Formats: sequence, structure tokens, C-alpha cells
Amino acid sequence: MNRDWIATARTLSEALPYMQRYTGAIVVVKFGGNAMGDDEEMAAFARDVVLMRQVGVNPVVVHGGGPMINDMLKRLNIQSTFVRGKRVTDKATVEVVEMVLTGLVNKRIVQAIMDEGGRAVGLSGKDDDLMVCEPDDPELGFVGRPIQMNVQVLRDLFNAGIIPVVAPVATGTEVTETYNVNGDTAAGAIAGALKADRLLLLTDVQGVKGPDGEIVTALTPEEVRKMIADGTIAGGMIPKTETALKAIEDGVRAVVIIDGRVRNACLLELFTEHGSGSMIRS
Ligand code: X2W
Repeated sequence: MNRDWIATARTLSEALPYMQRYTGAIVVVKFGGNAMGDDEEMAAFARDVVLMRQVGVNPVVVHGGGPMINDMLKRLNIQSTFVRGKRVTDKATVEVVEMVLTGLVNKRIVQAIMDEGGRAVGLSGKDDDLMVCEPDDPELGFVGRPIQMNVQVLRDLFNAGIIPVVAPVATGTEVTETYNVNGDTAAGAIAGALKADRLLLLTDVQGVKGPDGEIVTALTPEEVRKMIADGTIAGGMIPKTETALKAIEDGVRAVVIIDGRVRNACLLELFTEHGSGSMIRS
């Protein structure tokens, strides 16, 4: 018999206890713009999410799309700057952010999941008032910080066997306001409100590096706080780990920062002993 088939059967058999552990679990996956890649990589990600759903997990995809927003702003000759990792967002910029995230990026992911035989529905923080925001910082303009989450719509979609795909755009408390929300922040807020079993932050680095430059595979919130304070965690990893700390405070069981460019990153994390990246849990 073909050796590959034997290996495939063994892999499936070994995954059984993990699949059993995650039956009914809520797993929020933050899919960053830098982790998205080409159509083939997008299809591989979609297949992982559809497989999760197939074995009884309730996945929620919360996506970013920073690089795609940058491309569109450039085409429209709109300058863009970042302050502490967040895009300064004026009226013209927030329109582009909403168009790109809820249109191009959201529908590309929905389509990829449908193409793999899953059922997906795309929505933003505006739909059913999923995520209501207040201004994060006056310096940033229309950048939102989630203050009220209404996640019932996500539970309704789980119950219907549908994978929600959420764009990080939200309403405010005043009528007609639109807010641009950092993708990690939105994923953390959604995971927190759902008290998710796992928040997987898919990015383009391997995980959190320790003082020796090696990836640390398991961290407690206290250790993360210490590493932020002493500068071991720096740059773009600061908002990610802060999102993780907040999500755990809100009741998420564990947050994993993983390299989304690795094939089957989500399956590796959930269904094998190997795991990947850095897991933060109490
Ligand atoms: C982000 C939203 C998209 C995002 C932005 O405008 O780029 C803020 O910075 P990635 O791909 O996950 O970086 N919002 C406030 O977070 O995309």
C-alpha cells in the first residue's frame, strides 16, 4: 500500500483525542493582512477553518488587511501614518478602510471558505451592533476602542453551522459614526466577549522571543508583563501581547501567537502535540 496513505491514516488517528478535546470549543482566529499570502495560501487557511468546523469546533475569523488598505490609499493618493502601531484615520481614510476591509478582504475570505465547502457569512462590527466603539485616542481620529460587544449574532451563526468572518470596522454611540479598529484589538474583544477557548493570533513572526532570541513556547500573563516592562517584548509584539493579556483577563482560556505563513498553522496548533508559536495562559 502507498506509504503516504498509511501516514495519513495514522495522522488522523492521532488527532482524535485533540478533536474530542475541542468539540464545541470556540476558537477565534485573527488572520492578519501579512499572513494572507496568495490564493493558494488563502485556500490552505480556508481549508483549515472548514476542517475545524467539520470536527465540531466553532471558529470565528477576525481579519486585518493593513497592507491592502495601504495599497488602496496609495492608489487614491491619500497619505497615511501610524502612531504606536495604529493608523491615524481621518474621514477620507475611514471610508477607504471600510471599503477595503468589509468589501475586498472580507469577501475574499468568505469566498475562500465557501470554495472549500464550508459555509461562511461576512460581517463587520456594525452588523447587529456586534462591536460598538468610542474614540481610542484623539490623536488617531476615527480609531475605535470597543466598549460594548453584542456577540449573540455569532452564537446564532455557530448554531446554524456557519463560520462568521468579521471585519474590524465598528459603529460608535453617535449615529453615522464609523470606526477603524486594529484587527488584533477587535479579535481580542470578540474572543473576550465569547469567553473563547482559544484566541489564535496569526502573524508573520514565529512567536514571542525570549532574552536569548529563542521563541518561548509557554508564557504566563505575569511573565509577559515582566518581558514588556524590561524591553524583551518590543515593537509590534507589544500590542499583540497586550491584546492577549486583556483577552485572558476577559476570560479567554489561552491565547497563541503563531506564524500564519506556516502551512496548516491552525491545525498544527489545535490538533497535534507539536503546537506552534507562543501560548499565553494563566
Ligand atoms: C488597522 C485595521 C486593519 C488591521 C489599519 O488601518 O491598518 C488600525 O490601525 P492587520 O493586517 O491585522 O495589520 N486599523 C486602527 O489591523 O490589519
